[in-house]
Amino acid sequence: MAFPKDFMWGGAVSAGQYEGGWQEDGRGPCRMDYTTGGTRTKARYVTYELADGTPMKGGREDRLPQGARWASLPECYYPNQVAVDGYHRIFDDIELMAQMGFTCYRMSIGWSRLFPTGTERTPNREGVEYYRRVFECLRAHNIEPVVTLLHFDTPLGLEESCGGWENRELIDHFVRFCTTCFMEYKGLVRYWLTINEINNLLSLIDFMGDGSDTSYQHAYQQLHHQFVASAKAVQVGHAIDSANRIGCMIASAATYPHTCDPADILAADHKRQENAYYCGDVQVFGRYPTYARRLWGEHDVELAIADGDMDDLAAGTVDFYTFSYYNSNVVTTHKVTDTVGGNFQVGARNEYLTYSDWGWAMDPTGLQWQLETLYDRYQVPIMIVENGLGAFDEVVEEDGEKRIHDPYRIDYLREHVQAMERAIANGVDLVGYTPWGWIDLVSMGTGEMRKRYGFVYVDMDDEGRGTLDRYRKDSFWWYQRCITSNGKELG
Ligand code: P53
Repeated sequence: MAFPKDFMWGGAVSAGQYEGGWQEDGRGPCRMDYTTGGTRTKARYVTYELADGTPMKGGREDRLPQGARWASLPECYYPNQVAVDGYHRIFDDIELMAQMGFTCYRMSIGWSRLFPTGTERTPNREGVEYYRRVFECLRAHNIEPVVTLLHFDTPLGLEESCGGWENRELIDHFVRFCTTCFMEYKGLVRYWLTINEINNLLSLIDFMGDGSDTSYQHAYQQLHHQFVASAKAVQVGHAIDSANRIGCMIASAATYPHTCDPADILAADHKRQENAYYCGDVQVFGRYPTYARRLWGEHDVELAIADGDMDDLAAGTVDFYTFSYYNSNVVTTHKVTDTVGGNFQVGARNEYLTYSDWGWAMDPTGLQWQLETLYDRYQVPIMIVENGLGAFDEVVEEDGEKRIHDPYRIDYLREHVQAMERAIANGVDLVGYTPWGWIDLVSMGTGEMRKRYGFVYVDMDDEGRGTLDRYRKDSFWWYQRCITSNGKELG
């Protein structure tokens, strides 16, 4: 009863983590192609060569020194270059989606497949036609594409020629890319998300940054350019086809106070403003929120805002709100000894929750809380475009078949679907659900294959060994029942 008749059930991937084919059909490189694999405790890094050919390793977000060039080193493995070969296998993978009963599919368009260095005036036709075939195939299977325009894969050429999102010129390059997509895929794609987890620019400072005022200055300035770029894209998308529905995409780990000390309540609230509301408010309401002044002030940030930017923000508000949800975090002003650590989860341990193998707090009630508070704040349709459990899977041979028994994943998903059901019953306009990594793919955080999310297992390991063959896990059949019963049969 809870799920509306036309509720959109599907799954999600991103181009850079799924496709591979990194040098195929004129595609240009992006940073993750030169990023190595890591683990929960060992960071990924980037590789390059100095002008004299000396091989070098650098931090994931480092800029290259003068004269250096990006390079794959023979002793390193780069999981995103091949990923799970979705570039070649997408049409077979669509058959698997159709078998599960998907009514939508969240994917992203690789910007550098269309604009190899980002600065071209006209797109690479092979890239354009490739995605057209994908969308046509999805439509033929009655699967509605939900398309992210930017999912962590800004063309490397734009870092080299303009220095990346720090530079306002990125706005025009991005809008040209989006305009091409809206024109080319008019009638094929109706649901668009502009920039994946746009708020990561800020929240990852907690995990990867040095917390300096300079890092905040960079993050807020890059974000301003992304807000304007996104808002211009929304305007163009609506002008090209009034049927387009264009959303934002915000990473939404729930943030709780550790105690009822009022100082903790306030600290948790301020964290939530910084990590989630700041971006959602700009993209849904079309203006910077009141507390922006406090956030900028805390780090002496001077935002460069050009004439017309505020008008663009106001004119380019999104039609719906989408978010990723995996876990929750605890914030406190007190000293704690019982902490969690590594792989994007920090702070105090929550004694009421259990943690995944990668240390992420599993918290379905947190999803209900997110849905209810976010909908109350924004009053636009909501879609959960990422959710799921990254876990170790084991393949067993039974009756000559390969099987993957993953009751832990089914339990995680069931509890989150039940949380969605409660939120809908409480009035939330939730319109769709696309669990992350419906097919195993390369982890963004650690670069691992063994951190698996899929309903479908891919035979590939962390050194690039494997057939890339696909196998249905037990969760595949569970999700099929969930979809065909419209969320009623969750057993
Ligand atoms: P993995 C943290 C850092 C970077 C991306 O994460 C993240 C997160 C978690 O919120 O977000 C998304 O692969 C992202 C996906 C990613 C997924 O979370 O580190 O949009 O690209 O794969 C899961 O386990």
